[in-house]
Parts: sequence; C-alpha cells; structure tokens
Amino acid sequence: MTEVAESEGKLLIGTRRYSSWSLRGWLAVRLAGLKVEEEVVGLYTEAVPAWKRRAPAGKVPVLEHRGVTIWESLAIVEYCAELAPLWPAERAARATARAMSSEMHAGFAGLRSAMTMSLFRQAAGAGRTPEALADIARIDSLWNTALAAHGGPFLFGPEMGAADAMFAPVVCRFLTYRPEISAPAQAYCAAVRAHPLLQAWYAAAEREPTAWYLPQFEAPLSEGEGAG
Ligand SMILES: N[C@@H](CCC(=O)N[C@@H](CS)C(=O)NCC(=O)O)C(=O)O
Repeated sequence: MTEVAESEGKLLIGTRRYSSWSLRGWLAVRLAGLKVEEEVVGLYTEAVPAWKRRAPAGKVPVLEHRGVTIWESLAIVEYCAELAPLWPAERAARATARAMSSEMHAGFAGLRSAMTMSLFRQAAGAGRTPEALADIARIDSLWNTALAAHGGPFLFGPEMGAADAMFAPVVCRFLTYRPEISAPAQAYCAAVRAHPLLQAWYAAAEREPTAWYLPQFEAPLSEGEGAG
C-alpha cells in the first residue's frame, strides 16, 4: 500500500497490468492531487472475495475520500474534476469532452474484448476483429477532431485532463496490439505514454507480484490472431 502524508482516504485499484478501469480512476485522482493511499489487489486471484466486500459494486476502482465512497470510474473522474480543473474551461469543449468520455465509459465493447488491456503482452497485430476495427476507427476520428480543435498534445490542449484519463487504457491497448491508426493518433499515444503519470503506472505495474499474472492475458498472440 502507498503511504501518503496526512492521508484523506484510499483508492482501491486492481492489477495495473490489466485493470483499465483502475487506470482511469487512478489518473483522475493523481491529476487532481488527492492525498489518498493506494491499495492494489490482484484481480481474479484468491484475494478477490476479501476486497469485493469493500467494493460497493464488487469492482475496482473505488475511491474513499473524506468519508465519501465513490465507485464507477466516470463518477470518480467527475468527483476529482470538482476538486481540480480536469474538464476544459470552455463550455462547448467541456460538453464534447464529457460526451467522448461517456461514449468511452459505455461503449467500445468490440475493442475491449478483442484487445484486453495487458501492458507487457507480445501481441502486435493481434485482435483485429471487425468489431474492434470499427471501434478503433471511431476512436481515431474522435481523437483527430479533438486534437485538431485544441492543438494537442492531449485531447483538449496542453494538459492531460479527464477525457485523456478515460482514453488512457485505449492508448495502452494500442501500444500492445499496434493496430493501424492515423499519424495524429500515434502522436497522441506517444504523448500519453510519455506523461510522468503513465511512466509511473507502467513502472509500478512491472513491480507487481508475478503471482498476479494471468495466463489468459499474458499468452503471446501473433499477428492476425483473433480475440485475445
Ligand atoms: N463500470 C465500472 C467497471 C469496473 C470494472 O469492470 N472493473 C474490473 C477491473 S478493470 C473489475 O473490478 N473486475 C473484477 C471482477 O469483475 O471481479 C467502472 O467504470 O469503474
């Protein structure tokens, strides 16, 4: 568990190598500078029943902050955005950022099932199902529109924000499965991966216990292989 001076609560997350929803919540909490400890649980291991009793919906992430418990990644992002400016200041841009984030939270099941998040898996070229490719085309288009309108390197300008937190696990998937994406989307992926918080997330993921590794998410996939 990460100790934090004058802790105001706790963020419960799952195995960093795999837990895409945890990454979203964790990024929002860290971008907002909340003073909370982190507790990481090995997903789908024997520890599951114990942590599930503390998670209102039986899922991670869960944020406990100053006596408030928030589950669901998008609600955590919104909570953090009330404490720090994570959404764009301008109303129309903010509406677009929220729409993109909602679309991410509710959708892209084709991508999520064919290209499960697994940070260090050897899987370049794999997972290109028709459903995943359709989702990728939509995401590429969304990113291009936002990047062109706001100048990058992040979706709504120079700073990483709420929408970037919601799409960060997609970046991780693209870096693992290497689908063909546009040049602006590639540049966006590079910018997200280079951000100090993503660097920290990957570094911490590398230090996680090997007992948490799950064969179904680690098995190498060759180019052209289907759902992974
Ligand atoms: N809609 C939820 C999804 C959370 C979710 O599915 N979390 C996964 C880990 S990425 C989980 O807790 N899985 C454990 C389980 O279902 O037993 C959110 O946005 O936070």
